[in-house]
Amino acid sequence: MSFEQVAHFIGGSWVAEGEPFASYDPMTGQVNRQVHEADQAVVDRAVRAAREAAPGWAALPVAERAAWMRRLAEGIEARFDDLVAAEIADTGKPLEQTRTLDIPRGAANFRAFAEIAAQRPAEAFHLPDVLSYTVRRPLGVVAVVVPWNLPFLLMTWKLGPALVAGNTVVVKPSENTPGSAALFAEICASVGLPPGVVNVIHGYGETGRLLVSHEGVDGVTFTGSTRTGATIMKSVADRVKPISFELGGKNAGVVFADADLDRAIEGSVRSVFTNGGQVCLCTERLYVERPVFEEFCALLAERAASVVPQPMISAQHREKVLSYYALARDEGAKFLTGGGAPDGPGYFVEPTVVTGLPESSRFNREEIFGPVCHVAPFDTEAEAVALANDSDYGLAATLWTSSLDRAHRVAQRLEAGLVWVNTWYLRDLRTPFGGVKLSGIGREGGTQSLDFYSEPTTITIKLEGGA
Ligand code: NAD
Ligand code: 6OD
Repeated sequence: MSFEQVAHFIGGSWVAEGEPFASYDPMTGQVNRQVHEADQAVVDRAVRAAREAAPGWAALPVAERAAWMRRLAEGIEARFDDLVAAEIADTGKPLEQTRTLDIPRGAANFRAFAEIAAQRPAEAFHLPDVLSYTVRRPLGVVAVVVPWNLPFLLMTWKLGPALVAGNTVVVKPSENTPGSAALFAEICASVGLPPGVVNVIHGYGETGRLLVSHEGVDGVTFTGSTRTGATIMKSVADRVKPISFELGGKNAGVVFADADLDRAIEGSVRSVFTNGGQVCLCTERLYVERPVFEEFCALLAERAASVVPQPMISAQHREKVLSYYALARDEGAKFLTGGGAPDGPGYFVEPTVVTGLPESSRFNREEIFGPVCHVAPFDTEAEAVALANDSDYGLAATLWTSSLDRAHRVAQRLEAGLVWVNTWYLRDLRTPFGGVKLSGIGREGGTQSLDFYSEPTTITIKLEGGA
C-alpha cells in the first residue's frame, strides 16, 4: 500500500473505496496524503469482516491470543523506523519523542496486555455448599475511535486489551493522522494475523458516527474531545452499548513553596509544553504558593522562551489556540512570554505563559490543547485544593512538594483520575487510567481494560448435600 494513497484494511485486504480527502503535514502545511473516506458501504463491509472473524478469534485460548500480541509487538519493532517516519509526517512531532515514547509504547501496549491477560486468575466465591465463579466473554466487535495527538500510542493502548480479551475490532484513526494506523494494518498482514481480526477504516467524524452507531458493533472505546464523546453517547444510546471514554482535560499543577523549585520548573515545562501542549494530560492551570510565585513565574517564562515550538495538528487547531491567546489579551492577562505565532510555513504557535486572569475566565475554564498555561498564586493548602478542583474536568493533576504528608494529603483530595507527585506522565500500564467529571467514563489500563472489553457470566452451583 502506498502511503501517499491511504486505503482501508478490511478482512485482510486493502479497499480503496470512498472519496479521497487530503491530510496535511503540520510542519509545512503541504498535502501529505490522499485518504479514502469510508462511507456506509465501507463501514458495513468492515463491521461484517470483524463479525465473521469474531467467533474464531474468541475461541482461541488466551495464551494463543497473547502470543499474537507478542508477534504484533515484534512486527512493530521490525517496522520501527517506518512508523516513526509516518507519525512525524502526520504530526510534526520531534524525532526524539517519537522514537522514545510514541512508537515504543505501541509495542509495550501489546506486550503488557499479553502478560496481564495471560496471568489473570479467574474469580471464585464460596458459601457453604455453594460455589460461584465467573467466566469472561469478549464483547464481540469493538469500534476503536482515536484522536490525532498520540495516534499510534492511543490506538495500540486500546487494541492490546481489546484483542487479547477476544474481541475483533474496527479502528477509525483521526482524519489528520491516518499514517501509522495504515502501517499497523500492514504489520497485521505481515505477521499473519487472521483476516478480519483488525480492520482499519479512515474518514472524518461522519465515518466515526456510522461506525459507532452500527448495529453490528457491540462496544465502543473512544479517546477524544468531551464534545465528541457526548455525541457518541447519543449515537449509541438506543442500543445501550458499553462505552469507554477518555476525554478532555483542564489539568491543574500545584507547586508548594517547600518543593524543589528546579524540579518543579523542569517538570512543569514538560507538563505544559510536551507535544506542543497537545496531550490530554498537559497542565494548563498552574497554582504556585505565594512565597515562590514571582521566582517561579520568572523561571518558567525564561524556560518557556527557549522551548522549541512544535506545530499544532492543523490550520484549524492553530486558529483555535491563537483565538485563546487573543481572548487572554482581551480579558486583561499579563503575558510572561509568547502570545503570538512565528512567521513562516506550518501550524506553529509560540509557547505561552500568562497570569492575572480570574478563575472564571474562559481561558481558565476551557481546554485549549496548546503550548500554554496560566499561573496564579495561592496562600493555603486548602485554597490550592479548591482552586485545582474548581473545574468541569478532572483528568490529571501534578503536585510539587517535598513534604511526604502533604503529598498524600493533597493528592487524595484532588478531583482527578490521575495525580502525579514530583513527576508528570510517568506510566505503569497496569494502573487505572482515565478521568472524572467531563474527562471521561470508566478506566482503561491493566485489568480495568480487560474488564471493559469483556463481560462476566456468573455461574453458581449448588453442591450436593446442602439445604
Ligand atoms: P475529536 O473528538 O475531535 O476526534 C476524535 C476522534 O473522533 C477522531 O477520530 C474523529 O474523527 C472522531 N469523531 C468525530 N466526531 C465523531 C462522531 N460524531 N462519532 C464518532 N467519531 C467521531 O478529538 P481530537 O481533536 O481528535 O483530539 C483532541 C481531544 O482529545 C482533546 O480534547 C483531548 O483532551 C482529547 N484526548 C483525551 C485523551 C484521554 O486519554 N483522556 C487522550 C488524548 C486526547
Ligand atoms: O499513556 C497512556 O496510556 C495514555 N492513554 C495517554 C493519553 C494521553 C492523552 O493525550
